[in-house]
Amino acid sequence: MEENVQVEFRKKFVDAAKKKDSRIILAADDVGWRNVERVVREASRSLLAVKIHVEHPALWGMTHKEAIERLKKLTGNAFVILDAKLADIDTTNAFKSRYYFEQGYDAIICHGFPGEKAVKAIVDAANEFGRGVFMLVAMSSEGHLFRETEVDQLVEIAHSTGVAGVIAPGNQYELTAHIRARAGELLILSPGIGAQGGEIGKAVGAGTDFAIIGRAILNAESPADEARKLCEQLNASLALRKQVKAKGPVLDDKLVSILIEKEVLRFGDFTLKSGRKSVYFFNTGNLDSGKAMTRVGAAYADAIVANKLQDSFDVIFGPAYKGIPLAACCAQALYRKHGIEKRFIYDRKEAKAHGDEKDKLIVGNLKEGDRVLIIDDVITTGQAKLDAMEKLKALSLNTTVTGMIVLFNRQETDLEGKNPVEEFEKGGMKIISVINARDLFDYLRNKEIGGKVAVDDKIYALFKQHQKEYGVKV
Ligand code: O7M
Repeated sequence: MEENVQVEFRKKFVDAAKKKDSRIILAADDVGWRNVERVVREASRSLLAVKIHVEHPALWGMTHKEAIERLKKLTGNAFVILDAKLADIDTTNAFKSRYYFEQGYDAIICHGFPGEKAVKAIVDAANEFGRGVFMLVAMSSEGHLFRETEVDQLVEIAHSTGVAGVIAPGNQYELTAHIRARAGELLILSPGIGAQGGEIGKAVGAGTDFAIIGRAILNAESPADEARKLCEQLNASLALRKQVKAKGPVLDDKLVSILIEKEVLRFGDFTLKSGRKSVYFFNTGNLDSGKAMTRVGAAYADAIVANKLQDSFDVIFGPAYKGIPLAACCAQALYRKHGIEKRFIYDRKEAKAHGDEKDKLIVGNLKEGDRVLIIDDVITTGQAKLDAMEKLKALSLNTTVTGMIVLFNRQETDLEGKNPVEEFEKGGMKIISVINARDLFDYLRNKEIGGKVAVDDKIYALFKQHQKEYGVKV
């Protein structure tokens, strides 16, 4: 039951937002209570929550309990969130958060950088009191030090400690979109809108679910009008996001741009490895620069983490030739971005004449009993993956292939008309594709990238025709 407290808090927060039709959290950052009281009273209809800092009650000449009581009275029982930005070791975080929850705060905001144990101490206290925890994963301030690598680790901590939500900037859309792609069910609360330059529409497009707004409302001529306007804008942007989401998947636009720019995706008359004809070809051999491979390595690594696959394998196997650089880049990105260290291996197409049996066929440190993740560029019929599995089996090292990851799934049947992904999954393997053919073509249809449209209606129709003939049922 206790573990569900944060999930329940999240639900309570979302339900209250629906009921009040507001996702605005006022940052009541005024040292004078008189102004705060006036603004909160006037804007109360549009406020889901009020966020204050630890110093505010004292500045207003009150105790924490009095401040909470007054804010709740003025707002008709809105949430009162303490922006404690707790960032200490577990024992200190535990006593501080217990003290604040005893005062009556509905939720506390903490930092994630002290690590999982420190955050868990706050979540444990919150669970005891039936309250919420929001954790910062990036900041809106200029010159902050939250890079994607750190942010990824912080989001992991948010997941593993089970906080209700995270704080991510509403004025740095790329970073927040990066966080949204990894946040799953976690709510995203964003400061930085208004006074710090963030725009609601763009923030929501990136992934913001709730806006933390201070000066734009506090200093407005009419706080009530300003709060109402911001609240309406936020609701409209969220509705639009829902519509867009219903229309199709969100692909990593930078990755797709590279695929187009590098002509990884090409159109014409091609014959695939299986002998099947195709109107298009996906060739990762064209990913021939550091920038391209960095982005692709990151895409594989992120997909592994997003699908929680990291604990299911010991070594990444990139079958020759195309799988070799992919395995190296993926292992590197897993370590650099997510702090996950995995070995990688690859095979030789022509066996070496000397060395023991393993060295003749495999480069790298494949160990007895290893759980293997096969990495490859594309899956069509799955035959190349079966060949790779055979090669491993022939070494008699008692290894198991637990999963496969590909950059691109052509979403086609195998030569017996079956879905190869389903066939592998029947064998207990997990198959992940970073991009599915149908999603990519839907995304690219009539979209201009780098000054030209790669998939116009004619190419799209050819793709659809190809899918009709060879596509799997979804
Ligand atoms: O809208 P503003 O800029 O007047 O106020 C923003 C509030 O959000 C203010 O209370 C800040 O302390 C807080 N904040 C940020 O501005 N940037 C951050 O990255 C994080 C926070 C925050 O709320 O952290 C919980």
